[in-house]
Amino acid sequence: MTNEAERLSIFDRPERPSDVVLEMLQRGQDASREHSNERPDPRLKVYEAGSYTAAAIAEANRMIARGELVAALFKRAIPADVCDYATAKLDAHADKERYSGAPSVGRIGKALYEVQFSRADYVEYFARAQADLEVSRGMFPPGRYPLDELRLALDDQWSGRVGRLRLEEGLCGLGLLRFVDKGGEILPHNDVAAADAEYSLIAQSIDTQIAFNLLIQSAEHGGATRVYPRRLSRNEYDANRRPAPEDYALRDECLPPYPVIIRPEAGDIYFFDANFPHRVDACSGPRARYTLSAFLGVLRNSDLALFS
Ligand SMILES: O=C(O)CCC(=O)C(=O)O
Ligand SMILES: [Fe+2]
Repeated sequence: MTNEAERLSIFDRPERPSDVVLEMLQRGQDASREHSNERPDPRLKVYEAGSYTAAAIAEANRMIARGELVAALFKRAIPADVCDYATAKLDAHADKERYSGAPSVGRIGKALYEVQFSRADYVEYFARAQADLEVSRGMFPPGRYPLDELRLALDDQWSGRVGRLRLEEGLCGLGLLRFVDKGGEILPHNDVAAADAEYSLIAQSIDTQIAFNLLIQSAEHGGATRVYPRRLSRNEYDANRRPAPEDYALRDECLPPYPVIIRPEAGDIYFFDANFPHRVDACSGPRARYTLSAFLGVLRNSDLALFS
């Protein structure tokens, strides 16, 4: 008998490196250059301020889903007054939780990632999902929740259906507020809902998982996001985990060279293929790095399911 979850596993898919990446590697070009005006990395598409339109958002995400782009960065997608509002709310919010294994990374809201740990986490995730979304929405001015705007934009422009991800147990949350402070960093990892929610058949039908991040406030120093464009199989991932308690993360040695480097500023929104290992550089200085993060699951039938 075929094991349905196994048959659907996204890890069996062949790698789909973009032509651009292949071409660059073949030409032996130095792809490690950081995104800059002189030498932009063609695997990172940088949109100017004012380009955060429904059509451009859909285009960027279609390209990422097709493997034609590793990441897309929309400069000043969200106005400064909206970020300032959210920053003040976040500064005042006492109820920040830390991840076990990553004490300098905090968050408001529970991530689907956590359902793998226990049955209690699984039940709690779905029980909290709606309330968590409302807390995240409440951090922004009324009617200005960036993930509501994203959902609407994609609903207008995506070829298939767009909505919140609904697994067998119920609707998923949408929007985690993350903060990194005190020299903290996010170690290299990937985000694969099919592995996190391995008992959910619906989660297995997510073909590409695209990360959405809004940088609400930058740290004084550090905090760039690096994406290493290569898919690791689940076995490869497990074989390269760091020792506990950082075992969510990969050892540096297994990462391919030439990451795509995203250097967001406050108000910028960026998307990248979260199946690729990625990390956030160490942050320092008195200001915490605040982000709003979520995922766009591109389903096998091309529908889009949003979650966090
Ligand atoms: O904060 C970032 O830039 C990346 C966070 C992250 O790991 C993710 O969105 O999956
Ligand atoms: Fe991630």
